Amino acid sequence: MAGLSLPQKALPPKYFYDAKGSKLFERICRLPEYYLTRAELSLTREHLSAIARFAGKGGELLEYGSGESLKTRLLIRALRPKTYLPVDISVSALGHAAARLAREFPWLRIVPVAADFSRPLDLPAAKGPRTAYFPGSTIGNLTPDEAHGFLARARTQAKRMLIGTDLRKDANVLHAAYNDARGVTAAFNLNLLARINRELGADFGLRRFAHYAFYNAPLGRIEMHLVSLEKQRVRVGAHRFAFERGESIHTENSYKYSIESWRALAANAGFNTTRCWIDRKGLFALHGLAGAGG
Ligand code: AVJ
Repeated sequence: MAGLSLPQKALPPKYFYDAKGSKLFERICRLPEYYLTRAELSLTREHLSAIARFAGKGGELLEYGSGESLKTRLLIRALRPKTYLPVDISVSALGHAAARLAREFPWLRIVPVAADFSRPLDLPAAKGPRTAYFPGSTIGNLTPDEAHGFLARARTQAKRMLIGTDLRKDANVLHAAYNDARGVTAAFNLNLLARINRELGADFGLRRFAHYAFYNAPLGRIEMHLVSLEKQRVRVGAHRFAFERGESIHTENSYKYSIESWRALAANAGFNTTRCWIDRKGLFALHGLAGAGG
């Protein structure tokens, strides 16, 4: 209600991930235009032993926004952690991933945490050195200010972190990744309205809104919006919201960092970026962060 009452209507992207939205996101990761997942998988495969040496073997692996834990399998094989703590806001995605990993890695202790990592987390006490894993450029959903706050908090939860960030690149490549030909990203964006209809008793007409995504170059971010195709009023529970034709709800930011801009952010939050691995096409980066002096 607060977001829909702003002059620029906005909804936080974490609400994309109900069971349906998590499934749609998994389909996005396999789209030909969505290079992020493949680039991160390939750089992780290529540099796996160096990454494992940095992260430390046999400790605890904490993952923020674990989803289907696709890339994590590589790390689990290489690090052989005693404990894996996946944190995700989607209870269904978390349950499926934990069940699958339990079959695949019977020796691994799995402690799923259903929680919103954008808020302070209550985690079980660490029984060994803990490394945090935050892949997928999920941190790109946060503004640089929010990312700073997140990193500062994460420093108290793990000594070392592996963070995946999408790199700045040709705007056409970025545009295609968020405007795929099959319309899966559009369905993912519009599912937010379907979810509000289902869970909050709203009457958003899904054909009265359109997916819109563009690269905001000065701010270095993709913005996703849902644009009202006509002047209309929408009911959400007991509330009413008016839309002009062409007015949008801002549903997501996806920040792209250059290596330098990322380093500056991490350093401000008290981390030295000690390592950085990039895929062969120069699309995506995985950063190994350690606390200053640590
Ligand atoms: C999961 C936040 C990394 O920003 O690329 C994919 C979500 N949005 N297509 C991203 C997303 C539209 C994704 N993250």
